[in-house]
Amino acid sequence: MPKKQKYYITTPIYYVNDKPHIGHAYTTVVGDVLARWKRQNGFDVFYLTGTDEHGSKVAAAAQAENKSPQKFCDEIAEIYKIKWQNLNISNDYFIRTTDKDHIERVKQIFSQLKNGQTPKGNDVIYKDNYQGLYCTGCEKFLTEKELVNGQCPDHNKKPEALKEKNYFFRLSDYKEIIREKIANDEFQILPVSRKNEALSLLDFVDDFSVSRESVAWGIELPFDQTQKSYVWVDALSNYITALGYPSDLKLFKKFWPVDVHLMAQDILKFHTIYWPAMLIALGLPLPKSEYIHGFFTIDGQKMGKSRGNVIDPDELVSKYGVDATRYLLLSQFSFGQEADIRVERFPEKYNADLANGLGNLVARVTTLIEKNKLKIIIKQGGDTKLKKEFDQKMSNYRFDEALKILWAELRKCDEIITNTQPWKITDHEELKKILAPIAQDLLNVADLLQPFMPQTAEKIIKILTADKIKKAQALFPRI
Ligand code: ME8
Repeated sequence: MPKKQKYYITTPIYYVNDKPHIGHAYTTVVGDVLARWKRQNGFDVFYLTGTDEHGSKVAAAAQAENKSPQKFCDEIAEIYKIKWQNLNISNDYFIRTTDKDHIERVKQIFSQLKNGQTPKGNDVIYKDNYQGLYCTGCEKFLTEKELVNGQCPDHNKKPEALKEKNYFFRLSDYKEIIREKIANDEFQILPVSRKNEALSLLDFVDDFSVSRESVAWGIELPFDQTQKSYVWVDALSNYITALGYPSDLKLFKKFWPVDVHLMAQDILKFHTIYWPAMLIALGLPLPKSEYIHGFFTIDGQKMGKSRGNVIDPDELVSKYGVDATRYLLLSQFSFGQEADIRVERFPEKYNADLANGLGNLVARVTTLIEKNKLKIIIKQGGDTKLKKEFDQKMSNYRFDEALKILWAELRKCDEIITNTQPWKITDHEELKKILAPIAQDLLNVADLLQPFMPQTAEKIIKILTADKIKKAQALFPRI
């Protein structure tokens, strides 16, 4: 048997200072759709997600609830896991940065960096005084230029003035290599607008601090007890520690380099600059690609606790069901774009595409087949023209268009039914000639729909491939 091709895909690991909302759900569903699509096409997939649990932001959130950081993290990490189950996320592993293995591995990574040399022959990390403005919300140092009215524009808060001894990563020695690898797509950043953004950012980045003196909730550096790992070094490392690096290389050898890191634009700098620099310093290959999607707003507003417009993915799941939620999230706008999620449009879209669209068609076709006791034999799978068109959209991360292709097929079936009025036909052979190709089309659509709507697709496939096709229950009750 030929060896299966591998596919390693990740989401960001989410901060546990807050509960998951549909922003997090969105990236995680996209990752799941890709993971399922690759598995369906015979790839050996490793789909990773998890939680980012160290740093001052999380410690402050724990304190606000009067809980120890660990207890607080345990609770929120559990909530993440449950919400991802409710969305039918098929991750192969869930990493937490407070996992013992991860902590040990981050320490080993630090030791390697401490002992390493840059391509220009300097120490990779060095200790120095740091003075700067730190925004706990961002978990990063800001420059004066980035402030608006003296405040962090993302968190509307004045950053803290910090002065402490830190270890620094000598990013300056890596900038040219990174620039080259981004420019020639050896390290591919998608979409192209984000690649250009990363390239221009490279001009403005300096050596960055990889440790903090004043932070208590973090991983202690193995060679300096006064220092904790900067939360981002700890967090980025998850993509390799989850595979066992550096202590257990079996999975790592199989799956690294990652095929795609998914994220939104808020964390572009860390992933397109700091992360490749760390990897080069460790002597490891860079990610094959990163896909950086836009931030979306909710009904025109940035999502935030204070605005009271944070949407819990469970709210959508209980209203529309899992598969419909996945569909509504991915069909509304093109992946990658900054966009506005119009929640008030969900019911209309649900009714049009799912209740009256897919659900109604399946019900009509199976009712007619059952009523006339037609024996229809159709086959699942195969390289249809539809599959080729669909796969091409999927390879280009055009999820909304991939879905549109399937829905166009459904509309064609609907039209044939409207035009031929099979309910008026009594001759079974004639009926079969109309309904068999429609049933086959429906089966082809259901097959391709699996990554997006796994449960619905399975139901449709089961109904259509049964010995005797029976009328289907309503797949999507009208709202
Ligand atoms: O940044 N629109 O975690 P985080 C689209 N722990 N995507 C959104 C979104 C929105 N409005 N809001 C959140 C961190 N996201 C770090 C990551 S990785 C080594 C460490 C999604 O909890 C999107 O994927 O702030 C974004 O990049 C991520 O959540 C940020 O999650």
